[in-house]
Amino acid sequence: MSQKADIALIGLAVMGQNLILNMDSKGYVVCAYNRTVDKVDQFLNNEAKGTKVIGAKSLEDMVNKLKAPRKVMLLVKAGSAVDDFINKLVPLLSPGDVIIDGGNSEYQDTTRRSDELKLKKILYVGCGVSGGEEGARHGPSLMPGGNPEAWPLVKDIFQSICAKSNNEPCCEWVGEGGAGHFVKMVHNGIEYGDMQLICEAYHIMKSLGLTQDQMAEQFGKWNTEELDSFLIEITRDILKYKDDKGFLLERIRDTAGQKGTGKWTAIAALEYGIPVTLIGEAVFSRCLSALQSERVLASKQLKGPEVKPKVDNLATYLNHMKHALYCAKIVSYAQGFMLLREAAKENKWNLNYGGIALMWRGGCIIRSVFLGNIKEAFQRNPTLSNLLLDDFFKKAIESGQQSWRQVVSNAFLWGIPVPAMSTALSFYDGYRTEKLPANLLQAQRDYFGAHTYELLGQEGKFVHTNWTGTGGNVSASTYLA
Ligand code: 2AM
Repeated sequence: MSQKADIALIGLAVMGQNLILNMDSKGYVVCAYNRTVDKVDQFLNNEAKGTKVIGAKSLEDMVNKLKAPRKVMLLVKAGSAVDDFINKLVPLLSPGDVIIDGGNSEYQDTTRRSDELKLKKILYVGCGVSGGEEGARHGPSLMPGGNPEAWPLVKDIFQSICAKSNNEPCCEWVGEGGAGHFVKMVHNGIEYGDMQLICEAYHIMKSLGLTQDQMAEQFGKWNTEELDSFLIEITRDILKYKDDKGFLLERIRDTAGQKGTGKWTAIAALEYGIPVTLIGEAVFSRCLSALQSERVLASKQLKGPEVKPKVDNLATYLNHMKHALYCAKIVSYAQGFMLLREAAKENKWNLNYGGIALMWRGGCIIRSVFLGNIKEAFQRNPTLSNLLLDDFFKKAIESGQQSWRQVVSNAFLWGIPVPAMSTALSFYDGYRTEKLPANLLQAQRDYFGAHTYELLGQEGKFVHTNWTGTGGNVSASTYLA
């Protein structure tokens, strides 16, 4: 009898192919399948030549080539393609078999699929996969969630193919239903935020007249300190890159696209009522960048400050900028973890926050030394309510905040947009403010809409006032509670 495969993988685009080759290199026999079946042979005769990978000509053929309990991983376009494959697979599978979706699916879809398949006794896993092509091939960050009964069946494969950080796998069980895809979505949102912060630093540096070589040198230096991360490293390389026409970066159009996961994070933040302001600004910044022709027109008509960006001591200022980036980044991650906490509460996920930081520590786009610090913060205190309250991060902001304030206020005075750096600072100041002006807001709402308000020391009692009164009389308050 011919050899049976340990796992099947459907979807032979770049991510799928690289994950198959990764699994193969770890000793697993993988059966490859694709909607356009020709691609199976193409793959076997090219990228997978000389490996143990086997191919399938149909879903039936694929299912027959699998060891029980069968494991089928989908790496197809998120949306209806996933549902289509699930519907075709279910009649071919047996109770206890596992379907894994490794695409960028919306977490509510994953929750729905997991619930539906549970009724059919198929174990469903929605797994966030991050790290791009390179990660998929040599070690991605994997964030699996769904039916917990599936975890012991896929754990060995996942933890052997994933990235490692200090020998620890960047893959742990996240939680039920769509928890894995939710965590992946927040990861992508945080990625948007990190990228936007770096772009703002680049914008300020450029406005100060630094050359690309000087900027590259600066990012290179930061990459050896607390900002040490993949995104800082690639920024250094991008700034250095030259072709025969000169620096390539200068010739790239200043409009950014997006696939949607940052937007989903911002939408989730609004839905859960958590102020994830930095990711929101990062998404809006991409939207503003996309309005390029409008901006070009406006740039000819709308005046900003006359003053030219200038600093007395460049080295000192670049150090201020490092602190500004670092402090804003702390706020961004604190906001991301606030969103995770709220979603966990609502969805009854038992999230392991230190474990999530570890999953993001290696393999994925936001990998950084910083995530090791976050992991340690949750290790020190697993019930930590907010990252900003951890001693390590408290101290980092204490020592960096004057620099951060300096950079944000300079940017405002110079007319350089810093939406992410500045919203983080506003959040920080709001979060640490005992008494916000929302008392006035309550009064305004009551004035125009009789929405009632609560009095200090009498929480839960709602009061309405006739603020204008009639005939000059001051109205009495009415207790509605
Ligand atoms: P294809 O090669 O047949 O186009 C990334 O696009 C992967 O998702 C590819 O393997 C692609 O298959 C698959 N895919 C995209 N849309 C699909 C659909 N509606 N049904 C099945 N597979 C799909």
